[in-house]
Amino acid sequence: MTTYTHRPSPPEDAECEALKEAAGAPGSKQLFPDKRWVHIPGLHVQALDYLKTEIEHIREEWKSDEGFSPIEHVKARIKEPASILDNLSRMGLEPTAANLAEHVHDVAGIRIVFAFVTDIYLLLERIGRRGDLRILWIKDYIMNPKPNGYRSLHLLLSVPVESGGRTCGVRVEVQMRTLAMDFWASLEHILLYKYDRNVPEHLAAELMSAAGAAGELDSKMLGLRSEVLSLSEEEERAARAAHAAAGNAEPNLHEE
Ligand code: 0O2
Repeated sequence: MTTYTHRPSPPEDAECEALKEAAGAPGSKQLFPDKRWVHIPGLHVQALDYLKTEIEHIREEWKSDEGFSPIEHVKARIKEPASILDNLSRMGLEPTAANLAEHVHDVAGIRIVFAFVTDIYLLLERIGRRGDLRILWIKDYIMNPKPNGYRSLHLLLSVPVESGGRTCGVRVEVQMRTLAMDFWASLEHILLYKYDRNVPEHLAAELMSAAGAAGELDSKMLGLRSEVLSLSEEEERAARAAHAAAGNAEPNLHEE
């Protein structure tokens, strides 16, 4: 079952207006007249930049607190027009800028990939403690995988962006998953497109079984997490001892 913390708040005017301008020609009702953005939505790009920088800070902080950063990589994107039109059509909605602004929540998206599943929830906790980022909803497909086997934690965040002398909240969908979940989702995404969302039954069964294997891999890897952490502590102690023996000041232990 999907867990919702809040209903999404309606898009603030600034975000809504920016989306309408970026997706349609002035005075025209047509969405994406040339099958692409009229111009890339600037507020969403700013929101992604802000979030990427904040995640980088958290990553650095984590590295200095724990000795290792559990974040493997971060990828940000503005949603492709074709994907937006596909989403609206699947929701049975007219392709209008108003529907885009109201019903498509992942125009700005960021994916954070981790080595270990526990760290996804630790980052969620860190995000929840911040005053600048507001969590609008959480969909936990890790605790409650989708019927096809898809696992990931989805968050909808309201990210502060300066626009016209005031701060407005811009929605960004954050997907957090492990390397194993990411591998599975990438392959499944390719198959979905290849078969126009009607994956043949035998392949769907294979995917379910692969999702189970990815889940088992994540559980096995969790056992190694404590080893990685204790190794970092040991390395740190050894580095301090070596440095002290050499008569030097505090070593910089956290450089890449
Ligand atoms: P792209 O190219 O990433 O833009 P909902 O199911 O509607 O209640 P959800 O799952 O949060 O809520 O929303 P949605 O719109 O279905 O999915 C948002 C994004 O999550 C998708 O974007 C995918 O990136 C990812 N996703 C969700 N479900 C699946 C899945 O079953 N398999 C895979 N591989 N990815 C999924 P888009 O629109 O697909 O494309």
